[in-house]
Amino acid sequence: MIYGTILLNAKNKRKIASSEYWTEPIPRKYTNRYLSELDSMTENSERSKYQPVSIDEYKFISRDCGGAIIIFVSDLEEPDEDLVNKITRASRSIRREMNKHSTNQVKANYEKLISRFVQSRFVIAFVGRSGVGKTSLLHLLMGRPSPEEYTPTIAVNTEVVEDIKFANYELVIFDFAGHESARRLWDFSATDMIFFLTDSTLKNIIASKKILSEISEEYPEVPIVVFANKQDTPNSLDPSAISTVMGSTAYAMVAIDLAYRENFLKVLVAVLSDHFDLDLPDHPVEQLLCIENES
Ligand SMILES: Nc1nc2c(ncn2[C@@H]2O[C@H](COP(=O)(O)OP(=O)(O)OP(=O)(O)O)[C@@H](O)[C@H]2O)c(=O)[nH]1
Ligand SMILES: [Mg+2]
Repeated sequence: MIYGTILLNAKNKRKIASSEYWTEPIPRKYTNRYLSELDSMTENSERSKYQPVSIDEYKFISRDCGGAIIIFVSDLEEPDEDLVNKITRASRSIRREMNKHSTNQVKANYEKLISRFVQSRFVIAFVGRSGVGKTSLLHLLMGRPSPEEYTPTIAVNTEVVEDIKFANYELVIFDFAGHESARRLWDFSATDMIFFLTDSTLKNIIASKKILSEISEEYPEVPIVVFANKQDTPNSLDPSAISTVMGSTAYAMVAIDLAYRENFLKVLVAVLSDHFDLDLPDHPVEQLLCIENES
């Protein structure tokens, strides 16, 4: 993931603007170390200065853009190719802006300007048997009350969760139809993570377990998070028993109850942080998910 970007004056190396996508600021001492490394690379060959450089747990890459230097700082996992693509496009745009406008204008619009080059999408698929509560969970995530009537999803319902961003990722939800006849449409090759739902009845859990095994066999590289939904219904099994049967931690959920939203968002942050190997900072979940414009 990308932690942040910095725009510096090329001559005096003073900061013009910056953008941050994670709660921990990038230590200036690392940026300084990168800048001196950049100087020595430039002396060796003009070409090598375009290579990413790892310093401690950060990866730095930069481009010149009309009197300024733009730097992207990511974790070590971020693929070089993606970084190169993003910074190349960003530097072209910043160069154009620097030619057209004053530095102060660029500074004022920087965050907005840069965000479209930094942002990536993170696709989460909601999967499980029909009627277990996938579409209801999508409503819960969006902070909307669930419809009273059950309308089975047809094929797949794709939603970009615009108001919720995790670091530089925009969340995209694929809410699949669970009906048996629709399962041939279950394709998780473009999915970053699966949220697998079951309701909390023994019958459903056993049937779900089989489906879960098939998915993990077919997509071993896609992480799966299990939710035990409908915990409010009579005779529902408790999550620890469900976890034992499913062979994976099952998070308790009541998708039709907005009071569970905070809990769901916490699980979301925890699994994403774990996925990106981030230490979970002690900040409110609204801040970690950059939730804005909530009514
Ligand atoms: N009591 C209770 N009912 C729920 C819960 N979650 C969902 N439901 C109800 O279960 C029914 C099915 O919910 P959906 O969210 O549409 O189920 P789905 O998994 O999307 O189903 P398909 O689209 O057919 O695959 C609806 O009537 C919901 O109101 C819950 O946590 N508790
Ligand atoms: Mg549905």
